[in-house]
Amino acid sequence: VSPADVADDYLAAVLAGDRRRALRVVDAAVAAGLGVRGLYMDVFQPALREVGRLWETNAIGVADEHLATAITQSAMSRLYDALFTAARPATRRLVAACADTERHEVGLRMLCDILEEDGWDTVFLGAAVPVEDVVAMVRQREPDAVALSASIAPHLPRLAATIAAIRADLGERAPLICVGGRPFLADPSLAARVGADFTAPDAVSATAELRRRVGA
Ligand code: B12
Repeated sequence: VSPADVADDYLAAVLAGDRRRALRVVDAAVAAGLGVRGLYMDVFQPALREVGRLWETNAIGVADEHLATAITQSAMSRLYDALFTAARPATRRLVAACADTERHEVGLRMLCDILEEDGWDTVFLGAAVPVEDVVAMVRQREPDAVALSASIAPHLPRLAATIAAIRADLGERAPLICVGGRPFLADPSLAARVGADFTAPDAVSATAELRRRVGA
């Protein structure tokens, strides 16, 4: 199965707003052997970015983008039977959140799912979590690492405030903190400036880097 062909078919289906067709494309790709990583990195991620480009240029409307995103979230959930029903001891834990006003959650969810496949126990909080609640969850779950996502530059000050709050609350016991999303793709040096330990450009490289830093 060629991921590029699947990507073309999937993009056409979500742009047509046809969920049944999109899910058929995904089911066929899974049956042909394409896994979570392949679907996420080579099919869903480029599709959402293309949807964003079309939206920015007014080729499609806000509702079309919302529909494409919702269909993609359904498609991701469809893979969860395989991902979350297999029993296995999780050795490393990660808490993931989009803090404060950040609403772009799909990229971070992809990171969590790929980490699950790598044997992590991930606590995915999703979009727009108040800063103090992120801190409380980190204190309660005592993860090895925290992953925070930001998709637009205006959210970076609050991201920095979230990291400062985690470090202030946990001191020496603060977990590894990684950040990612669009602003960091453009300028990885922003990671240090918001107080994070590192960034990575996509979910697969982030998984490799977390494994390297936290250990197996
Ligand atoms: C879907 C979407 C939305 C949805 C999000 C719904 C949801 N439930 O997530 C909604 C409608 C809410 C939305 C709102 C807005 N959006 Co929007 N959105 C998008 C869109 C189309 C797709 C986002 C996505 O899922 N991408 C796919 C994922 C897989 O890619 P990713 O996020 O980059 O994630 C990968 C890596 O960055 C990395 N990564 C991500 N997080 C992390 C974290 C860590 C720790 C690590 C290590 C790695 C990592 O790994 C991920 C997987 O490989 C993008 C287009 C685009 N290019 O992405 C625009 C886009 C990001 N949005 C944009 C804008 C402008 C907005 C709004 C400001 C619009 C408005 N005026 O209201 C608001 C802001 C909302 C807010 N307060 O956050 C612009 C930003 C432009 C810019 N200058 O930066 C974009 C680029 C669209 C565009 N081309 O204009 N949006």
